[in-house]
Amino acid sequence: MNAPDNFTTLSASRAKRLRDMLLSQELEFLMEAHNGLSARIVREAGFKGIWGSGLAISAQFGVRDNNEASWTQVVDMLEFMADASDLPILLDGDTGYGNFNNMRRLVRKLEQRGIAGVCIEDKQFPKTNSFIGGERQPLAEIDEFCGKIKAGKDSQDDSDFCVVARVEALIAGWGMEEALKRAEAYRRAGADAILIHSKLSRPDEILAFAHEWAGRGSLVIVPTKYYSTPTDVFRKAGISTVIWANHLIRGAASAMQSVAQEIHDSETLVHVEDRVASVDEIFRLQNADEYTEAERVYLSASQAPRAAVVLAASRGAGLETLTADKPKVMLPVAGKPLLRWLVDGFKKHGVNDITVVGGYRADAIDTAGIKLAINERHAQTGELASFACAVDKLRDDAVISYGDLLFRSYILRDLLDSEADFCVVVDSSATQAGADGSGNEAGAASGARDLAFCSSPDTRELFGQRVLLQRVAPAVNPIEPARVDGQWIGLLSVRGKGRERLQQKVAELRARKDFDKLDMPALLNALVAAGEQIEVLYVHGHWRNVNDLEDLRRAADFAHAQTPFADSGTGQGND
Ligand code: SPV
Ligand code: MG
Repeated sequence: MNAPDNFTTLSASRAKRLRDMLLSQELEFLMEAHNGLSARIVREAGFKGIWGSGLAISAQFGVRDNNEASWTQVVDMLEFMADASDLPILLDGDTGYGNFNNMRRLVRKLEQRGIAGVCIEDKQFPKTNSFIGGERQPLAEIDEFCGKIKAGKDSQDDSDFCVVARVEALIAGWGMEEALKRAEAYRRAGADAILIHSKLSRPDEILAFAHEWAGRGSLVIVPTKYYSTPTDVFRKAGISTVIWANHLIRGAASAMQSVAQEIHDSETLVHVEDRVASVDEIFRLQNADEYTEAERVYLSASQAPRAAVVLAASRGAGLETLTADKPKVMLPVAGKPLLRWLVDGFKKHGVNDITVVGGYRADAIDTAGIKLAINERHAQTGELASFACAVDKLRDDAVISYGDLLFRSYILRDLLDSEADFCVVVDSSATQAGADGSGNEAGAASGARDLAFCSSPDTRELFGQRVLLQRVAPAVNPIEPARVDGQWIGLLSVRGKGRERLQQKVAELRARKDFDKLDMPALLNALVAAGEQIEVLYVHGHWRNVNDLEDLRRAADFAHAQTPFADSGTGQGND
């Protein structure tokens, strides 16, 4: 079972990893994130740590970087970020949101939420972003700020939690000497690193500061304004950590502006679709697959979401007279198309995600409540190629069905209840060549297809006995007719990991030269040959398929018998 965030848990705590970064001899980088999604993106890009930027977090809330968002709102957002990414997060904690006492509570709350450290700046609450009239902003008293650093350090539970002290003297125009004096005081007060900030477009004052500082402790910089400086310059100056402080919120803003404008102006999505992340990519970033996996573990089989794939590409070989303008599945049976009977049957059991694979006259398929996939090459290909058009999209447990089936409701219910990775419905009343258990007598016109050979016959006595499918054959071998255990009626369920292995098997078969000719039994046989256990659910009649006009007439009788107030006495033993 995956952890909810699907990441390997790194052995060192986040606080320890942040501390290691600050102390490392290598130049390290923290990347800005402002919500769960961006935190995940930072992690996937390969960064080792996150800067919880005050500017970016307030901007994504749509408010100013003036402590307009409350500190608890910031901490709530950090919790989403920590859940979405296992990276250490250094919070840009502004001024500590108040005095020493607010700082103490902040540190405790940050530790409780798995945040690795906090950076506080020596300004006064409420602050303004350093790039907005920085020189007009009052600085904190050195002693008061040192008390705040001490209060933070004394409040941390985990000795690795980091407090970074940010010196704003250069921003406020108080000069290099003041900056150095403050940095030294903050270091002595217990700060784990000093962030020295500058708003110049060249790195000169940062480099001068680093030179004078002479490695007394770790130095952190934010080169937003002096961005054109080659990173090696920072390396050579002995900087510990560079913060790329706001580039994801800015990247997101320009992408959103451009997409919104384009859609507004063009009144269509067609120009943006290929330029934006796919919906599937968003699902991936949300770790949607883990949810599906968890459903399989925690929901009962009957609650788990199910999809269905209905194979409906054929015209119907014995039904040409009726199918000039529609595929077989759209032939009316007792007042509604065959396909509707199936779809209604699925929906009745909560199977709502139904993909119908059409081919011949797919345009005539009633798409209400279903998704339509199209096998464009239906004229040259078989069932498996049609199934292949839908199989890759399956994300849930699924039932695969021939499109020309009618069955009593309990058959689907029992199939959905099966916990097996693979389960097929086999009609054990069809055991002779020429019989098809849909109630046709032996030797009836439609003939048998999909004869099933199983690990044991249906004794109808050993309730709960596990029977496995061994093979499905198109016709009985006259030499061993007695071995037929029934007929696969065209219903298969796949669950959990079975779905992935089914998708993989279809992909393998796709590479075969004769892929176009393969039918669904070929897939079942290939799964068995690969060692898969396909459980058998035996039934005794109670279903119909439609291959010719006679089947169609019988199907109508069968369907009538399934509707309320119908006369069920159709005289057909197995129905
Ligand atoms: C932030 O990212 O909010 C910072 C860095 O404080 S800066 O905006 O450069 O001041
Ligand atoms: Mg900030």
